[in-house]
Amino acid sequence: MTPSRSLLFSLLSLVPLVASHGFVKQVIIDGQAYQGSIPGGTTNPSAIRQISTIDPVKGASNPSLNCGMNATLASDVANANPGSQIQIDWVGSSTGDSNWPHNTGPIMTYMAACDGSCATYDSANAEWFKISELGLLPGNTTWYQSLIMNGAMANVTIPGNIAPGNYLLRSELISLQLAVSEGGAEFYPSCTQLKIGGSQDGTPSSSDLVTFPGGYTDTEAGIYDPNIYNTPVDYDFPGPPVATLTAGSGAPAPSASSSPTGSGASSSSSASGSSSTSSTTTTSNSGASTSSSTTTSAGSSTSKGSAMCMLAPSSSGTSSSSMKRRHRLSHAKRRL
Ligand SMILES: [Cu+2]
Repeated sequence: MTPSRSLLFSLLSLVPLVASHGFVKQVIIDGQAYQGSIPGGTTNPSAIRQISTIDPVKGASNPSLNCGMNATLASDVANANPGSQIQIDWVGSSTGDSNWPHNTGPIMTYMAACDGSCATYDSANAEWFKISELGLLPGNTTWYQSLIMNGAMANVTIPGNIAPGNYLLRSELISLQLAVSEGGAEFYPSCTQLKIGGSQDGTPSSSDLVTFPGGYTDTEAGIYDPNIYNTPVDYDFPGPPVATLTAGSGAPAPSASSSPTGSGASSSSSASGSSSTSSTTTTSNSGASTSSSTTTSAGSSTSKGSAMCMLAPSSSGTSSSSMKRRHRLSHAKRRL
């Protein structure tokens, strides 16, 4: 074999190592696209924190579980509002020219308040709350993640009653094709820096907050799952439940400014009292405020059909026009 041929072969042998993973190429907020940077490539002005490699984060205690592999601060911040529709474009290969390669495992979205602008915020100790989780399609044999593999984007709605401020949005795919072994799960987190406008007042309760790492363990159901291929799959999402945001969010406030006589009687107590269902906590707000709770309000594990909204009207792939129609319908309904 000539030297050049052996060089070619050794280069080719590297390809499979990088071909089967991926990253977030862009995030679309209410129709406006924000491009990311290629992992390990040139750093462009972006609202999406750049990662160093498309390889997965392995291990629940890995510091990169925070915002992806060796994620660095991004220079920009994207504007969004309560109820904003976000599409996260997960793609495959180191250049992003192919579809997301995996079809087994959940899609989850978290947010965390930044201390100051998210463009300068070290999120190592950020306190994350979950706003969405998508697992299995009705029938419990096929995952929503398979739709990403077929070219759809992951959709999520910013909670309709979220208080204004600086937030990170953490979109996470966990790929579980190797999760029959402990430590086999592949974590793919991606963080986008947001500034949320509006004048709502919803905040999560402290019991719904987790750090990353910290929010998961390597042995919990949903991350280590020897039965992941036994259909119908009975899947438990890792991490905290989807948070219900409530006005005032309770206790610690009084020291700041409340009058002694007013303690406890504020409207926040009635709001938090209704936290058993997410939709009822937002009744004082306009109609759009319930949209963020669609993935949790339905009840049974098979009725996550409202999550149909994750089907973006996207280009490639096999998502049928009828599903796209349902996607549009579900949004239309939720805007009423
Ligand atoms: Cu992969």
